[in-house]
Amino acid sequence: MSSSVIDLVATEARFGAHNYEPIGAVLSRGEGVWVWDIEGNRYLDCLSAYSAVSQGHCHPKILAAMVEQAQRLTLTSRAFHNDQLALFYEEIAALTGSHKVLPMNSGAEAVESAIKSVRKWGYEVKGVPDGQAEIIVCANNFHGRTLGIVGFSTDPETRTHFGPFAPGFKIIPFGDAAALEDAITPNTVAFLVEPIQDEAGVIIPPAGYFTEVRQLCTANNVMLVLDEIQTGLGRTGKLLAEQHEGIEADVTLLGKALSGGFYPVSAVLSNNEVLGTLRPGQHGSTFGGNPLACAVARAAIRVLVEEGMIENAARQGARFLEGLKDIRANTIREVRGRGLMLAVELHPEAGRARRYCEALQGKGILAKDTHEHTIRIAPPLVITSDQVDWALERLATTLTQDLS
Ligand code: IF1
Repeated sequence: MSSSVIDLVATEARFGAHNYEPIGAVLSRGEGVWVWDIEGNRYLDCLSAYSAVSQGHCHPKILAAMVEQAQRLTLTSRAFHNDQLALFYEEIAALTGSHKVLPMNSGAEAVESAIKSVRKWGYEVKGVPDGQAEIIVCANNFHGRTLGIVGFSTDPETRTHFGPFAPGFKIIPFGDAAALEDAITPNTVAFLVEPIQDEAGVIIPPAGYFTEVRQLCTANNVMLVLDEIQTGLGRTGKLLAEQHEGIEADVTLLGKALSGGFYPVSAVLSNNEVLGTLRPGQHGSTFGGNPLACAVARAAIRVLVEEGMIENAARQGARFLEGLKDIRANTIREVRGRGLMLAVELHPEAGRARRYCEALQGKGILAKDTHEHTIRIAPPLVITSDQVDWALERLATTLTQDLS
């Protein structure tokens, strides 16, 4: 490594909290599916900043929208109207078929805002006794890192020594509709779940699961809250992952690619009066719904749709999944995926997935491991067939090595 890489990494280690263990490259430039490190090495980005850069790095049209707005007006607070918020509401509601929108910043803020909103709906509309609202979540969930959210995480790494935690959450197995039915009580206000559990290793539920979930939530007046912060906006080959199941959530959470990686933008979308329960002064955020965020998000969803990225994700995702399944390697236990949300799970005896990610970096691919033995693969949705094939060649040579 060059001295400037060593210096930068050492300075990060010296001043920064060590809450991450990044893989080697020090990146300095990105364009489309490619990123370059400060030594000029080029990599195909197979993480897309955890699906926040779905539109490709530094998309020129999103950049132009950001620069134009940033030169005019960036932040007013919601104490005053601005000329971008209503347009963002209209466009995201039309795209997703939603009636109400609550604009926030990070994904975790959208999740927390949804929890507050469904509890308030439970008390003021459903008639749940005050303070007794229950929300059902799944084991191996990932919904963010705030105290409220890690309180219902089942991952010791995410929650140990951060307590005490808020009550009111029940945990059931993912993919088990009978467990959901058993967990519902008259005080249940919502079922909060990811359509596909990405951090858990791209866990796809059994066919028909969400059809049963939808029926159970409807029958018991329980709000179905789908966390589409990773799976949404084309990642799985459809605008929203719920569309694979032919269902519609009551509340949908978006983030990450909602800004194409330019700015923290998230949103809570509701198809019913859940968001209607919020009155002035009962919820808010300094940056939520600011004109710069709205201008960026409007451009991000526009290019996603107009440049056919969602359809491309379906096409290239199928190609990628088939190519991964064709790799004959004793290291591979299972290959999973939907659209461009893919994962290669290794046999435990193959060694840690991080070793293979480090080897992939040496071949020009940046990928991230999750839970020891799984390599997640999530390139920007603009990837071409040639680039998929280029990546598959390198994945095949790497995965047929024994790095245990
Ligand atoms: C990290 C992974 C982790 C999310 C879903 C809400 C949020 C996320 C489904 C919160 C965020 C990020 C957080 C980041 C790494 C990444 C992640 F799942 F994508 F792989 F951690 F598990 N719902 N996921 O995936 O959104 O507040 O971050 O904007 O914390 O290391 P956020």
